[in-house]
Amino acid sequence: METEADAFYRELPKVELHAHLNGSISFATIEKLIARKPHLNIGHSMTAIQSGQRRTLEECFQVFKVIHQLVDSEEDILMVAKDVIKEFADDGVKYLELRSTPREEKNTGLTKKNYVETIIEAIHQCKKEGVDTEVRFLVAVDRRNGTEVAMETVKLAEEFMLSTSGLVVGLDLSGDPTVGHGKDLLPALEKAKHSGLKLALHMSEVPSQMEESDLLLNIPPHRIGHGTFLHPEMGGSQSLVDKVQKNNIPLELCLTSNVKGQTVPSYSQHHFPYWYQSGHPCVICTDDKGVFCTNLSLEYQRAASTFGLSHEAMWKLSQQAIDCSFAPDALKDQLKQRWTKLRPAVL
Ligand code: 6MZ
Repeated sequence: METEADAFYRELPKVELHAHLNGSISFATIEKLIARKPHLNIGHSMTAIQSGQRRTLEECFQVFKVIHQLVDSEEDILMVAKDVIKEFADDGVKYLELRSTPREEKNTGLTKKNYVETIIEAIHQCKKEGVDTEVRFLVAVDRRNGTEVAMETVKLAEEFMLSTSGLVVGLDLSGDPTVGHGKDLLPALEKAKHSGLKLALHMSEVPSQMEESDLLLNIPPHRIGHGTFLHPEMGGSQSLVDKVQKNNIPLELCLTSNVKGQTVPSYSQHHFPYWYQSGHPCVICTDDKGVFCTNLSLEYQRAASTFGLSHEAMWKLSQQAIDCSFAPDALKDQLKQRWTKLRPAVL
């Protein structure tokens, strides 16, 4: 971590709704993974984008490939998931929705089912150890893998939704936005929604995804990841904005990720205020706290300082994020009570 957020943002109770497991691995955990696999000759500069550095989105996706080499067994996944959950908890995150793409690895015999089971096990272990955050899981579909894999992944997510008594709450669509097309994934996404999984879909992360976004918005999903190029000022259209607003679909916004991945030229040009100022539900998230060297407190602080928002406004944002989560109503009520108790004295 390069800098630390002010105490106010660290202590603010927060909800994290957009965190990819393998993008969220901290420096300390990467060190442990490198020590387990020295023969891979992976250095830390290959797994993280430091302060002041930028990468193209394409280069970011190369970084994930490197990290995937380091995380290829049940043992690795258990360690990584537990460390990531604890780090979010240490950063004041009281409710966390983690997402990850199930992978099979021939070398270690890892199956996609083991992959998800291991993450569920990590969530259980953290709970037993008293880690102070509620964790839910979204199974991720990597768009590059096409129709069949998407359908298999949805079936896996459905099984786990039923067998984990609600720990698996939804489905994510992610991966390199320049690869594949949403129309091929539509049947799988619709099936997932029909079976009760909530949908959090990456949408318009790069320009030229307008037609796809229009298609995906017709489902409609329960949340949108990024949505950078949805609105007219970014080359999107009013009709896309209307669909998002009509269905009141919250946006998961990840400032540092977008700036470091160069889909947004600078913090001040981020699309956060476009939506926020119209009162649309916006949730500040990290995306990949390890790769982009950030944490949720820093993201809140960055949004406040860039757009001149008060502590009170940031408090409201963190509180409103509860309603954008995929938690069941009873848990949302519990979280709201916690927020009331944890309201910072300075407000
Ligand atoms: C789209 C992203 C992403 O699933 O192995 N991922 N997809 N846009 C982004 N913006 C930067 N950041 C991460 O975590 C890594 C995977 O999450 C997705 C990609 O599919 C990446 O391979 P898991 O835990």
